[in-house]
Amino acid sequence: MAIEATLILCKPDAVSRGLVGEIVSRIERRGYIVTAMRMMQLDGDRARAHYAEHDGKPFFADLVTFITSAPLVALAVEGENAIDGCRQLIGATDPLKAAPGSIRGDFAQTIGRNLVHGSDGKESARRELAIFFKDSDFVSRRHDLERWIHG
Ligand code: DAT
Ligand code: MG
Repeated sequence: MAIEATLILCKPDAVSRGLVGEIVSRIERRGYIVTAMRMMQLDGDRARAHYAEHDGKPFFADLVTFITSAPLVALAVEGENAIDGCRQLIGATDPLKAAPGSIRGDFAQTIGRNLVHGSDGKESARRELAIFFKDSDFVSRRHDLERWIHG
């Protein structure tokens, strides 16, 4: 088994539009397990750290302004290959290219308001989870995980 943990953010547009339940529901129905969850408003330092790979790109300032503009909901999500699985649920970065049936393909119109973040690899997941959660924020849901994976 390749149980992975990934960081999911329901971004400020998702909170504002009342789509947090829809997003969490899709993640849970897929069988992934929420092991930490937190509503918060990001400060600039944390936002810049989270999006450090995009520092210097033309959209960076707008991205930081947007992600700090209002509360978001951060989740740690675990499951078999959860990193790629959640990326698949979320859909392509540009909602126009996101498949219908994906979160962005069903609910988003523009790249700047694409509702959800999901870590894109093991290293970024580790790094990003540490920005949003401390060790004591996580619960163990080993039995739930095993039930989903083995039936
Ligand atoms: P993803 O969120 O799918 O991992 P990413 O890491 O390439 O995409 O970019 C992070 C966020 O930055 C993305 O969700 C929305 C914003 N973004 C990316 N490319 C952009 C662009 N060309 N114009 C405006 N915003 C952009
Ligand atoms: Mg990304």
